[in-house]
Amino acid sequence: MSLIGWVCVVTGASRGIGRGIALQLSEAGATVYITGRQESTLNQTAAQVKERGGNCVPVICDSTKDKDIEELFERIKREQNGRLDMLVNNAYAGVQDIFNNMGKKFWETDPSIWDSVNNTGLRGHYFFSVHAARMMVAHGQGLIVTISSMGGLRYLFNVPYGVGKAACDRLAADMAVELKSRGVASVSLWPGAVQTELVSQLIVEKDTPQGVHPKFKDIFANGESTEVSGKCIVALAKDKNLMSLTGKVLMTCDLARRYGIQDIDGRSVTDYTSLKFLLTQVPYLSWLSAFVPSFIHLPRFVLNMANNRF
Ligand SMILES: *[C@@H]1O[C@H](CO)[C@@H](O)[C@H](O)[C@H]1NC(C)=O
Ligand SMILES: CC(=O)N[C@H]1CO[C@H](CO)[C@@H](O)[C@@H]1O
Repeated sequence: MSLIGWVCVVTGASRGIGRGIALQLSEAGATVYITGRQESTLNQTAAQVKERGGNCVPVICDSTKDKDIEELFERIKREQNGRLDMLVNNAYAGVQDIFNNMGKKFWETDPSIWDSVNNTGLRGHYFFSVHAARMMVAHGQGLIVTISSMGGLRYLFNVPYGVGKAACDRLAADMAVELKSRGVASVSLWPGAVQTELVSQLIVEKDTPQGVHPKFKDIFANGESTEVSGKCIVALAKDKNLMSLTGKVLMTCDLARRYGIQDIDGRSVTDYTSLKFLLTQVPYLSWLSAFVPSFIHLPRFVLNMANNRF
């Protein structure tokens, strides 16, 4: 129980990675405020936390509504005497839209997809971070984790997805520049292919959508559980050298290796930095992957480019 006394916020914790993170943080002893738009699914996460003996506070909060966000932080200030140790920016609204338009080019897709991708999953992160940083800076400590993806580095799914994720990485990095002297860390976290409920429903249990490489399905079918990110964040929060990582893009597979973390079912966390894995993500290059053994890893300099772009 390494996070006893910690006060954390996890946005978009009704399901998926957000729920997995809330479960792990509360299992480590933290008090976790979880946000979501729907009371019923939010309550399900809260019930699961309780079942495991954890402590969480479900708060209905729409990340696109500034008033909701303000009220959440006012409430935390009141209930926790101004203490806030961690914010996890996770809420993301575009998944259904992305899958509905899978395989379409950007000019063939209704451009409103831009807003459904970036309103919650980028603008919302900024607003949450402002409020969280005000509380953290006042106490000279804290950690902000922004959930991003390999889509921040190269093409994945569609144009607005990649632009939004690259912006998340940049958000984490630039906040880190201003927060570093105040004792607050800010990082971006890239999970691997995660078996969320939605992904299982949309990819694993369905025929592969048109225009999508069939390998896609395999990757997600063998993906990491939704709790791996949470395990990584718990370990990261307790890392004595946390400040040396601030501003960086961190990958769950790297953190899993660094801290000796396994998935909840005991599997090791897939190293999705392997070159073969990357190649299978890109349809027009995928023929190449047949010739590349999976033990060949992406040269470090490429990943360092990802880490040190800013
Ligand atoms: C969610 O939980 C709260 C507190 O236990 C309860 O008052 C509320 O009715 C629940 N809502 C739903 C939709 O289950
Ligand atoms: C960067 C950007 O385009 N942000 C927009 C995301 O979507 C919301 C909602 O439509 C807009 O208000 C932002 O300007």
